[in-house]
Amino acid sequence: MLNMGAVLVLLIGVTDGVKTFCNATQPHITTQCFGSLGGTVEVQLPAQSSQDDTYELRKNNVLIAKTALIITDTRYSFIVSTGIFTIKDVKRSDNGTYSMVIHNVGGIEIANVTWFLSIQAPVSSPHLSRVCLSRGQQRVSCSAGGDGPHYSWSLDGHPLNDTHLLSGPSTASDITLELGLLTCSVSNNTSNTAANITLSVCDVLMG
Ligand SMILES: *[C@@H]1O[C@H](CO)[C@@H](O)[C@H](O)[C@H]1NC(C)=O
Ligand SMILES: *[C@@H]1O[C@H](CO)[C@@H](O)[C@H](O)[C@H]1NC(C)=O
Ligand SMILES: *[C@@H]1O[C@H](CO)[C@@H](O)[C@H](O)[C@H]1NC(C)=O
Ligand SMILES: *[C@@H]1O[C@H](CO)[C@@H](O)[C@H](O)[C@H]1NC(C)=O
Ligand SMILES: *[C@@H]1O[C@H](CO)[C@@H](O)[C@H](O)[C@H]1NC(C)=O
Ligand SMILES: *[C@@H]1O[C@H](CO)[C@@H](O)[C@H](O)[C@H]1NC(C)=O
Ligand SMILES: CC(=O)N[C@H]1CO[C@H](CO)[C@@H](O)[C@@H]1O
Repeated sequence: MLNMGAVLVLLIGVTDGVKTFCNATQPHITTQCFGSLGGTVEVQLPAQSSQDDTYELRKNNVLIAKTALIITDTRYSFIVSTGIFTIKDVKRSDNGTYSMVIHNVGGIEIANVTWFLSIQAPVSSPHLSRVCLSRGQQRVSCSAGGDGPHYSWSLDGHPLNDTHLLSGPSTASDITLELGLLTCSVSNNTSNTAANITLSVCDVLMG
């Protein structure tokens, strides 16, 4: 069973990229986590209950950390006291199935959690363009880079639904309509962005 973890987009920095957070503390399920290419992902794991607990962190069944000792990659960090596992400078190859098993001093397993990390390139600032059609109608196109962009529109601050549109649907990356301040919003599972265009009277000859 794959369960959606809480994905929070915390900030977009110039150097750090997008930071995402995932809560993978629930046992018996595989939590779905998202990382943003070039960004940072923080995964909440069960926190320490005793100084003597031992932790084994695996990626695709390969041991990557034992308690606070990181074995394979300097981009990883794990803080035992808070249970926060961090991957910096996220790469596409960071995708995969991770697991964390905790044993107490008696060798008894006290926690065992699993999460799947998917990586998405963040959406880039959208480019809006328009083409004038006949009868004052205009076709507006919105395009943004990034993985799996999801488009939505609003006109004069109100979400556009299909009833406003001369061609649609309102989730398409290009739509046909008349006047107003049009906003195109683009999102995927790690980021979101938007751009505006003011639709003034459009004449086929003006373009
Ligand atoms: C993670 O989820 C658990 C259980 O669903 C909850 O108790 C805990 O407060 C959450 N932690 C964070 C940091 O969101
Ligand atoms: C990770 O992503 C690559 C494509 O970027 C894909 O080929 C590979 O199967 C994925 N690995 C896992 C474990 O999902
Ligand atoms: C963790 O739990 C999974 C099933 O949820 C099991 O397949 C796996 O063997 C367990 N890992 C360890 C080290 O006990
Ligand atoms: C579309 O928006 C109009 C006005 O904003 C509203 O009256 C109508 O119910 C909406 N239609 C749908 C399908 O949401
Ligand atoms: C993004 O999340 C949705 C669920 O919110 C999921 O259906 C979709 O497959 C995810 N996209 C990618 C590229 O993982
Ligand atoms: C678009 O216009 C609205 C209303 O004027 C404004 O609140 C918003 O910040 C603008 N967004 C962008 C990306 O320029
Ligand atoms: C948070 C968010 O807006 N996620 C969207 C990312 O893009 C996919 C489509 O590729 C949408 O399904 C998600 O809702």
